[in-house]
Amino acid sequence: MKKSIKTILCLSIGITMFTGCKQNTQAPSNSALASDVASKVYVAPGEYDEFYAFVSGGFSGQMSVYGIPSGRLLKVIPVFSQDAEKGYGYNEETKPMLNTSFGFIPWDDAHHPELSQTAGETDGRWVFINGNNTPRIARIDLTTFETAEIIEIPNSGGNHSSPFTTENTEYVVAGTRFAVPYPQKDMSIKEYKGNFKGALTFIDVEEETGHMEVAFQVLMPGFNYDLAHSGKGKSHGWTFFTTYNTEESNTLMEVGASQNDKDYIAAINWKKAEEYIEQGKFKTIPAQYAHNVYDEKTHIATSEMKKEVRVLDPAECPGLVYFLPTPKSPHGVDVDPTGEYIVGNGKLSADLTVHSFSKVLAAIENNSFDGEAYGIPILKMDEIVAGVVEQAGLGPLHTEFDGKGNAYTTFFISSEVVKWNVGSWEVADRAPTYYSVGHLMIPGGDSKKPEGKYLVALNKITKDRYLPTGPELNHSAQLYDISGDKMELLLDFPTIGEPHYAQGISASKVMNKSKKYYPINENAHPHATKSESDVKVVREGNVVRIYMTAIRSHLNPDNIEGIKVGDKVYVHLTNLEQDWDVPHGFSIMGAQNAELLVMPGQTETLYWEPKQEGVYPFYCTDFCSALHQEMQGYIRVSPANANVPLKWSMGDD
Ligand code: RUQ
Ligand code: CUA
Repeated sequence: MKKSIKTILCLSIGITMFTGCKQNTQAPSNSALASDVASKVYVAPGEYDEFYAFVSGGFSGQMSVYGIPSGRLLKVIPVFSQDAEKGYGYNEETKPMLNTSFGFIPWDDAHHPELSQTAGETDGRWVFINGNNTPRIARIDLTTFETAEIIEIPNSGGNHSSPFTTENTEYVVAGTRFAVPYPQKDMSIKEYKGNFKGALTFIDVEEETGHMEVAFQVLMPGFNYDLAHSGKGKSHGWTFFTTYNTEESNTLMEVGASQNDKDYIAAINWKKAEEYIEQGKFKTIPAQYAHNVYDEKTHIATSEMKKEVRVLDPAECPGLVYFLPTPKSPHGVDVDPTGEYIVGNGKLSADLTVHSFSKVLAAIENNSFDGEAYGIPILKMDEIVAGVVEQAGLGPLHTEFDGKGNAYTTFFISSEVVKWNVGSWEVADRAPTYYSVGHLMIPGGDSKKPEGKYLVALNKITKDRYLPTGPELNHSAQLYDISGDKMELLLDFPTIGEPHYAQGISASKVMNKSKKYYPINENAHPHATKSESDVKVVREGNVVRIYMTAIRSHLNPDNIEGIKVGDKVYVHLTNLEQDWDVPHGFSIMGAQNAELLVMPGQTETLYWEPKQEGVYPFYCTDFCSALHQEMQGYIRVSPANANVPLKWSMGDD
C-alpha cells in the first residue's frame, strides 16, 4: 500500500518536471488551431456571451464572473475579503458582512461557487460560495451580483465540502474538512483519535428570500470531509460526502491519512434527519456563529451572533447515515444527472469507482453490512458498485456530466480531462490540460440538465502558458468545445486568485433579472439624502455627520468648514442618479480605509478621523461624466480647540 502511494507521488513529481521542461521562447504560432478555433470563442464587440461563469477566487476570497465562450472578465464580486475597488468591507454599511465569532475577519479562502437549483436545474437566483478558513457560506444575489448574506458555520474547521445544494435548494451543505473538538475546547492534539469530531451542517435556504439558517448538524466521526454532492431524481433526499483520513491521524498526514485502502463516502438521508428533528431527537449544543445580512432597502448589513445549534448523533438515529467504502482517499463525489450513479474519485488511484444508488438502497434493505464505524453501518462494497472506469488516468479529482450520457473527469497527476461513458464505463476521449487540472465545469454539469456545450478546466499550474510575470503567474482556465465526439481546446484565459471551482449558466436565465439601479424613493438608509435641498452637516459632540449627494457633476456640499482634529467624521454619500451604470466614487486625502463606490440610488458611508489640521481635498473616483474631474471639493480641518463654526455650501462665493 505504502509503495503504491510512493509510486504515484513520484509519478506526480515526474510529470510536473516533464511539463515544466517545455519552454516557449517566443509566442507560439500555432496557426492550424488559430482561425477556425478563434471564431468559436469570438464574441463580436457589442455582442453578449452565451454563458455566465462564476469562478471562485480561492485565496483572493472573492468570486469572479466571466463570459463564456469569450473568457472575458465581467466582474469581480467581493465576498469574504475587503475590496478597495468597491469599498466592500471598508465602508460602514458592509463591514458587518465580515463579522465572525472571531471578530472582523477581512479575508477568506473561497472554493466552490454553487448555483441555486429548482427541480434539479440551475435557476439563476443565487450563487453560494464557501469560505474555507474561517468556516462561512455566502449567498450572492444574481439580480445585483452582490453578496447578500454570510453565515458562519459553528464547530467546524476548514469548510471545504461546501456549499453544495439539494435539488430545490432546500439546503446548502457545509462539511468540515478538519475534525476538531466538538464543541471546541482546549485538549491535547494527541487525543484526536476517537475524540475529535466532524460536523456536517445543513443550512436551510428560505425559498422566497434565500435567507439562510443553520437547520442542523450531523455529528460524524473525526474523519476529514472533503467534498459533497446531493442526490437528485431517485436519490433526492440524500447527500453524499467524501471522507479521507479515516485513519484519524493527526500528524504527517501525507502518510498517516493514506494507510487505509479504502475510505468512505458518507451517505446522509436528510429527509430522515428532518423526521428525527421533528421528533425532537436532537441535542442543542452551545455554539457561537455570526449571521450577516445585507438589506437592499437600507443598503446596510447587520450582524447577529447565534448561540446554539441542533445536532443529530448518527449512533442514536438509525437509518440516518451509511458508509459506502470507496478506494484511496476519495476527493470529489459527483452524482450523474439521473441520480443513479455516485462517482467517487479516489485521488490516489488510477480507477474511478461508481456506486449505484439503487444497489445502495437494496444493500440497506438487506442489511448487507461490513461491520460499522462509530455506530454507522458500512455497506458491502461489492454489493453497491455499479462499475469501475479502469486505468482512466492518474489522480482523479472531479467529475461533471454533459447530459448526453457522458462524464468528464479531471486527473491532476496525469494532467488531463478524460471523457467516459456512464453505463459502459469505457473511456471515450482524453484531452491534455496545461497544467495539473483541479476542478472542471460544464454549465449545469452537476445538475439534472447539463448544458453540455463547453467545458472549462481550472488549472493549478500555469508555467509557460502566458508571458512571464515574475515568479507568480495567474492561474489559467481552459475552454473546451465538447459538442462533438472529441474535446477541442479553444482558449486559455487567466483567472484571479485560485479558481478552485466554477459554475456556469445560460446568460438568458440571469441577464433579464439584472438590476439597473436602486430606486431612490425606496432608499431606507437612515442617513440617506434624497434631494440636494436636504444636504447638511450635523455635529453631536465630536461626531460629525456629513449628508452629501452626488450627481453629474458635483458633490454637494463641496465646501465644508468647522471640522476639528479628533472628530469622528461620517460621510454619508447618496448617489442621486437613476440611470444604469452611473456609480460615483468618493475619497478624501488621508482617509485610512478605501474609497466609496456608490451605486445609483444607494447611500454609503466613509468613516474618517482627521489627524492634522489643514484643508483636505475630496473627489469622485469614478470617471462619470465629461466634468468628472470637476467633481471635487474641500474640507477644512481646524485644531481641536478651534472655534470655527460648522458651515457647508456648494456654489456660493
Ligand atoms: S478541491 S483544494 Cu474543490 Cu478539488 Cu479545494
Ligand atoms: Cu462622479 Cu466622477
